[in-house]
Amino acid sequence: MPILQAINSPADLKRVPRQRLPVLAEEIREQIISVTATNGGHLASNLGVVELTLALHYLLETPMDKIVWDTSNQAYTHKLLTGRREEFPTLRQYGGLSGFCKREESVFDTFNAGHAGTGVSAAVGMAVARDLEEQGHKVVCVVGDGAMTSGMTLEAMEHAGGLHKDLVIILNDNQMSISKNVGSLSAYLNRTFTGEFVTRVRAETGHLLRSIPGIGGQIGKMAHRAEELAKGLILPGLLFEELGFRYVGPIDGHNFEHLLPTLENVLKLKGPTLLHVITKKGLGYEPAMNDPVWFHACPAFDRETGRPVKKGTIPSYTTVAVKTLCRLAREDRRIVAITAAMCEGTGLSAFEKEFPDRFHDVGIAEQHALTFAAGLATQGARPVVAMYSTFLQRAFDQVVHDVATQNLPVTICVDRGGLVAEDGTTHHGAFDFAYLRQVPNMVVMAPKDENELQHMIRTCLSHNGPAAVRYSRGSGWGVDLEPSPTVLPIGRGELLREGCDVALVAIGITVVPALRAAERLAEEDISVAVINARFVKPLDHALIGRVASQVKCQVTVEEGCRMGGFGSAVLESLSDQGIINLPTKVIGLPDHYIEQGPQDILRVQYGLTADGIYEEAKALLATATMGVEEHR
Ligand SMILES: Cc1ncc(C[n+]2csc(CCOP(=O)(O)OP(=O)(O)O)c2C)c(N)n1
Repeated sequence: MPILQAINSPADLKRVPRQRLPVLAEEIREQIISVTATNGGHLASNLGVVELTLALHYLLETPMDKIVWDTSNQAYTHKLLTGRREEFPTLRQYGGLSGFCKREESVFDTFNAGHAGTGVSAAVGMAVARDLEEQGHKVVCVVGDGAMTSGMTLEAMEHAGGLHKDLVIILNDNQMSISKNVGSLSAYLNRTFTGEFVTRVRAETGHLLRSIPGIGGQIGKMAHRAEELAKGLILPGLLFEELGFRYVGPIDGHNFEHLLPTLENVLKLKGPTLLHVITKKGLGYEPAMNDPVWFHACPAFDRETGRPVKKGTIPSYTTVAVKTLCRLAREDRRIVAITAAMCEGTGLSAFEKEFPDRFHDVGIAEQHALTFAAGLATQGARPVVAMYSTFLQRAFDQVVHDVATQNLPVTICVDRGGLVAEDGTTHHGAFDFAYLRQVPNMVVMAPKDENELQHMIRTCLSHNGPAAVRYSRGSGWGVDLEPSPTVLPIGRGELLREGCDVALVAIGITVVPALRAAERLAEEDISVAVINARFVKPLDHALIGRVASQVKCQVTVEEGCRMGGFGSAVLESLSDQGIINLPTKVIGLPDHYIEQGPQDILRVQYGLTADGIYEEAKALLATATMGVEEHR
């Protein structure tokens, strides 16, 4: 019987003899590969931490001892070992296990995550709370070399180093963020194990001096110091030690002979310790080892070939956005593109290929990305930051304080706006309309289809101030793309249908379903006006006001949070115009975190489909006309 079959908790794991752990690791790899082949997921990162996770649960007393997984995209082995083995095939599915850590899911999940760089902060908080309560458990945080470059991690390291709490940070160094890790810290880490010089100093000096009888111990210490000095030139130890951490490593993160004794010792140490572990993304599955970037977060794939099962033919919004950007950049040398560690996801890899000198991957540093863009803009450049909506949340203050306050011409391509599917709660782009529209000087737009997206990219770049264009994850509607992108008038919507019963006022991805709903309503002799608002800010007050004064009720539709979003903007506008008694239904995302699931299922659930809009409009019209009749 497979060993994994008998493991329902870390207590079961502890009964496995040490020499059997490599076999168990292979069984776990098999399970992870087969489930991600069907469901998609963060395959490469997870295959890289199988041994490390086994070693941690083997030695720690979880859940009393706390393991914090930074980002938590690498927690599949942890899930398999902590009572979720049977549910594991539901990973990332609607109603199934989350692809990330969730406290609601298990007591072994100590902190919810999905965004990178939060782990060390959370772990420091847990260590401080432990000491306040005079408890003695261990706190361990596993953080990737990509997340180590994020501002939050560095802030937390600095704090932790000064606090001197017992805390172990495990730097899981696979030299990769999603793509190749970038920046000087990453280069610094990289030199650790490629530094032949250090290896030589270690081996030769230490061995030679320690072998001299009588003085070996003393001189051994001196040799160690000399080695430390040499390390200072090229090893990361010094950097972490200066931050207040004891540095241990680097060690091979796939070798239990190294992992178990080192971890055993490290867990006994007092004060903040950083254990540097070297791992390989995708280990055990050749296609993932060969292409860890694609397998970082892959859709369902064929196990034999490693190729995706489904391949769409309609271009995604992302592809259209970047194609347009490249096209405009050929004519305008001022355009500079910026990503925060999402080169592939945002499609900017195509831009990098064509304009390597005008492309910047700043690492997992969203805040820096925005202020860097602001700096560029002060000098006449036309920076474009392409960022997922959910990650832009982290740079809200930079939008407010650095970009918008100076009215700088920074374009923000807000990718993955709205529902993003399997990544779930932490990744839905639910809040962007609401948080961007409140910022003075911001222009915020969302296209009804991919053709309009190309016009909007051009519109942003020709606007002399900050502008955001927000688009969805996935393919467009398959509409024809006009030969060249044009500049749209800022703050002007588009009236797609005239009508006098109901107005459907929609934005972005909801415009097409609103049109389809209108067609169905029209078949029932209901006269429907449809507005494609195009701009969340500035709103087309005149168009919205005029249509509102001609209908009996209106429905606003957005794939974003209702609170403070597009529908709120419409209501504020009508109130300002003195139109205060028009029955209105605001369709959008409710005031709770949205679960994971395919976009089509979630859209049905939240009434964002043609059917959903049709039902709401019909019901609202019925009550609105009933109200009028009663009033008469
Ligand atoms: C704030 C934030 N920005 C971007 C991302 C997207 N993202 C998910 S994992 C990842 C790379 C993480 O690299 P690393 O920390 O080295 O972990 P690995 O997956 O390589 O183990 C990135 C950029 C994110 N989750 N959070």
